[in-house]
Amino acid sequence: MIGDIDETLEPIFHEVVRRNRGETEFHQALREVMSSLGPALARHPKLLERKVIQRLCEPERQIIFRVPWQDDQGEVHVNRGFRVQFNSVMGPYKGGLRFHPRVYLGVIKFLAFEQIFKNALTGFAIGGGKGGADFNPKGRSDDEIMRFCQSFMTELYRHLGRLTDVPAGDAGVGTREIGWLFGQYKRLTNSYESGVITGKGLGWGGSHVRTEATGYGLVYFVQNMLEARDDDIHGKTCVVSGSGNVAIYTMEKIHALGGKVVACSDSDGVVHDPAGVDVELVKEIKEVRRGRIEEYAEHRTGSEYQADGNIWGIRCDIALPCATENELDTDGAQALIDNGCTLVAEGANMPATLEAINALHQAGVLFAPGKAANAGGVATSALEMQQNAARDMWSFEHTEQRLAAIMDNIHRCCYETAEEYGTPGNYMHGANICSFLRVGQEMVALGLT
Ligand code: NDP
Ligand code: 2IT
Repeated sequence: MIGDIDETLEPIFHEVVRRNRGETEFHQALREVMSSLGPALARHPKLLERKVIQRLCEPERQIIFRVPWQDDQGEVHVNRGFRVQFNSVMGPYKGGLRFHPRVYLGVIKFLAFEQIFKNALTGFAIGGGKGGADFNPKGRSDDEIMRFCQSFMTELYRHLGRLTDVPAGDAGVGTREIGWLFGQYKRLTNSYESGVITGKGLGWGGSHVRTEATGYGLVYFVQNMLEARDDDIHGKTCVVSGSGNVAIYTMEKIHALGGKVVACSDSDGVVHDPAGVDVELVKEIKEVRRGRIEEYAEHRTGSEYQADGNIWGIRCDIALPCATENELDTDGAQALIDNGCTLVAEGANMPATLEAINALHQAGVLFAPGKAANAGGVATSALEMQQNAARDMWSFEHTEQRLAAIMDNIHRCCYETAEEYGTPGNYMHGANICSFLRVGQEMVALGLT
């Protein structure tokens, strides 16, 4: 069963849980990876001997810091900042920053842990890290968010470097925040070190396609899954949860390939638009006005908004969770199965619970894990780092072609590894084994660190 851990690994898992109490999201991510690794370790016993798993589960460094800032009324606030530098065997730590009130060490650790394997799948020389703060940007003015970013970077900058640790955005952190973070970094270091952060604006060292990359990459991955079965997206009905960066560009690419997205959401509710979601309207509401998805139904006849609605209850062929962790549980999975959904691919990080993944597998629904399916974002960050190092800027078309080729390679690696290890069609096993072997073998090659 998905989530069951081989008996050689069971004591290691329990020891990691014991040493990291209360970090439930981290435990979940760990269980998901470990449950795939039994067959890989049987073929590569040296990785067990060299205690690669135990070393992989312990971050190289964890930084926790105070972030004081003042609101527009002059009142002082104190938040907590994090950067978990999990593993640098493949290259400098790389991974986003999340600003959200639910952030705590367990969330940042699960994200950083996932990032190690995701980054290895991209084929680029980037290690795994993640950071963020328990700051809630909702309802805050631009000035307040800028002051927060400046205070956050005033501590973080000393831990960064283009060859050391390269952050980017994640939930709650987009190009606007990256600008304020980079501006403060530049001021503190007196150096225009573009390669120290990715997701920058096009006028100041950013890459074409980075904004679109996670969503576009997800749809390329889905297209690959379908092509491997002589099928394609054209004519398929999809639901996409969330309405942030990943969700918006997922919807845009599905429409470009002839599919139809009939629903999206935010943390307050769900919009159902049977005629097909108007992505430009979602962009206007969420990117320009920074409003709520509820406003969509006011502007679009034939659509319906449901506060606290259940997006997984809407009939679809393909479901793409693109909002947040554990948003798709067993009930959601069962509703999708009952309605004839045949493919689920994770745009968000760990949006499906292990129980939901299990239910999908048992029902024969194709499932793609986030570390493979949403790797297009960080892969395009690596392309941004390449352009920064060469002081170059590629065209949109060229960058998008590179992204598509990277997603093809990731798909092939997951697909072929799943077959090689006796679980054909199981992309979760394929992704975990393929990335673990890359990272594990480097850890042995670089000695005991
Ligand atoms: P954004 O902050 O741009 O958007 C997040 C969206 O999800 C918002 O619409 C938010 O709504 C919604 N949301 C949050 N919680 C819920 C919920 N419980 N139910 C329904 N909707 C919810 O973040 P991103 O799009 O960048 O990130 C989304 C996910 O994708 C995260 O898991 C992130 O880690 C992952 N990811 C992001 C990458 C990137 O490059 N940005 C790369 C790879 C993965 P609201 O406005 O109400 O909060
Ligand atoms: O989860 C992720 O892969 C990201 N938030 C993107 C990280 C990056 O460095 O571009």
